[in-house]
Amino acid sequence: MQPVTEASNDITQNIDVASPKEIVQLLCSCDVEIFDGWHGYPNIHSNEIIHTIGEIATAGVEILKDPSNNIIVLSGCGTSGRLAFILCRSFNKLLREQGMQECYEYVIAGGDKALFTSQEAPEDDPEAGIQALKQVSQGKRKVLFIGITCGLSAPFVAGQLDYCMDNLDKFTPVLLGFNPLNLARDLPIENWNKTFLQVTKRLEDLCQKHSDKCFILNPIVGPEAIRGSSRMKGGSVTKILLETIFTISHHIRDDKNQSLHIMVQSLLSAYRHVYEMTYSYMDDIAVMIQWAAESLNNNGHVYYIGVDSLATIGIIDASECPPTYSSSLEDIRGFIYGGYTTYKNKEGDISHHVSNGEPFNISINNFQENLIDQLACNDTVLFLLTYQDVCNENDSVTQLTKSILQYTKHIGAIYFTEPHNPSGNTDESTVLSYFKHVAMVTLPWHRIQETISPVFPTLSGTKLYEELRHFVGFLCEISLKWILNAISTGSHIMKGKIYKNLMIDVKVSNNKLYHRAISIIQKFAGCSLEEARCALIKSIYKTDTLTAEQGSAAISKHIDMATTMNKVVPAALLIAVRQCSVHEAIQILNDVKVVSKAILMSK
Ligand code: S6P
Repeated sequence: MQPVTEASNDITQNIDVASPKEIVQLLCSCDVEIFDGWHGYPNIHSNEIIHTIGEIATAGVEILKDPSNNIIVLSGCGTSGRLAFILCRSFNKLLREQGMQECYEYVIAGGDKALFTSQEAPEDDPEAGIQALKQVSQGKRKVLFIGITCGLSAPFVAGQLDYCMDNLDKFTPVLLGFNPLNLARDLPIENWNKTFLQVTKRLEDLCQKHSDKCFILNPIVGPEAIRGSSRMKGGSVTKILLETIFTISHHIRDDKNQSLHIMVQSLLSAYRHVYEMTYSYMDDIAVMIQWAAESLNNNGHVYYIGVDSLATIGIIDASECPPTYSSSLEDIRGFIYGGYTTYKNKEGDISHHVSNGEPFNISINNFQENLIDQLACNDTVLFLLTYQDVCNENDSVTQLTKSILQYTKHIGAIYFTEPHNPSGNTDESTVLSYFKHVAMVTLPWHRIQETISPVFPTLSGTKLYEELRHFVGFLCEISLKWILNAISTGSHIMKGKIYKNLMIDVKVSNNKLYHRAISIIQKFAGCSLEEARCALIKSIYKTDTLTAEQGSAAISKHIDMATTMNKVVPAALLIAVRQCSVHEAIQILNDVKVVSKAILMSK
């Protein structure tokens, strides 16, 4: 059986021919599975999952008692690592505000470069994972380690979990992912002696022996809207669960009498209110998908501009488009006021240390100095702002908006009003009047307050709001994540990148993607696994007759070759469907630019 995270979602089978508004409706129906679950598997509201969330939060409390000697490490690859970064950034800020030492550390496969561009190869390296964990935990007494891998598949995380299990006196390992445990990846990992499934089984056994020393958290949220695109539901549920866990850890530090079960339920319900509220802005989101699609279809660009944490969500959404849609690094980009100083990644400003610096130039100054003069009417610019941001950056946002308007009319804002007091003020309406379209998003604070107030019986009104300001920030971020995921997904669908609900032109840049590519070819060509594998390898080596060496080379060799190549999978698919030569397949793809059309014509 296929892992749930790699399966095709029945809901989105026709998303490739949907209108912008229908795309948002389909994404909404798909995202509700985060809360309602899928096919009767345990979901985020199941008792055992709520219990485990409470246990991990309690383990967090132990770490927070001595933040100078203990740390919480969040680690993952790709989107999972980027979310690890955002979460650490937020909780360290909370610690600073509470006058405590920062003790959250993120690890992302491939280092900070992977925050902005895809670095898929390090995902396959368990030893690199172990080394990164050793480095970050050196000299620490206790470590709560959260290994995030939506597909229960990343070797980088497998290595780290295994290392934690060898050192249980220091490490409390947690595996976070969204497949049933028996569907953890059971394929050999090159240069290692275990599969992910074996690591999972070892952890499962240890959890039974030491129920307070190791944890597995794996609610099932159903397949992704675009097959395998775990940046979407996988990323959202990662954010929801870890924010819930550590918000609770911070709040029960002093009050042990709290009912963990009620706390977890209440915070999770708040996210559901925000999910419902977000998709009620369907018409606004559809307008922005339409703009972004027009830009991408006319060789234009989409730029997200934001302040602080909303900008980080924008930069992350942009960084995921090249690996997901094989789009160019310039197509969708994100910028942040204050650049790296505000971004607060570990390695600081890395824009000068990398060969193609463009995606690493994230500062708004860079946008103003290098891009603004090149803007054209086919570009879309979206500002990502909260009420607070507009108060703090009023003048510069106004100036920038006026300058952009000289070049393009596609200038919009996703604006989060002050939920506690959403009536607005003059500054706000002046700034917003420059945008051609504003999605005025108001969190349902009253509903949220009703849901969470039993957890904080001594607080109400403004006091409750102030106490939970960081949590309100998380709610704005998840709402924005849903909106931007819809815009970037929807615009690429309208560019013809998707066939049914599948990204055919997937880059073969790591082991997971290699196997996904073979499964795509097998499914659409209706051929055997071996025929699909041969077609892929022929496409990678651009040959109709494979040598013995090519046919039997290690998967990592194929990946090395394929990583820098374009349209490897579409060509392989045509080879398998038409039984044609590599040359002919490439010729067809050159003639018919949109991959899905080329495939349809061949069927
Ligand atoms: C998925 C994204 C990828 C994944 C990465 C880690 O949309 O493009 O970068 O996040 O492959 O996956 P996982 O299953 O280990 O969280």
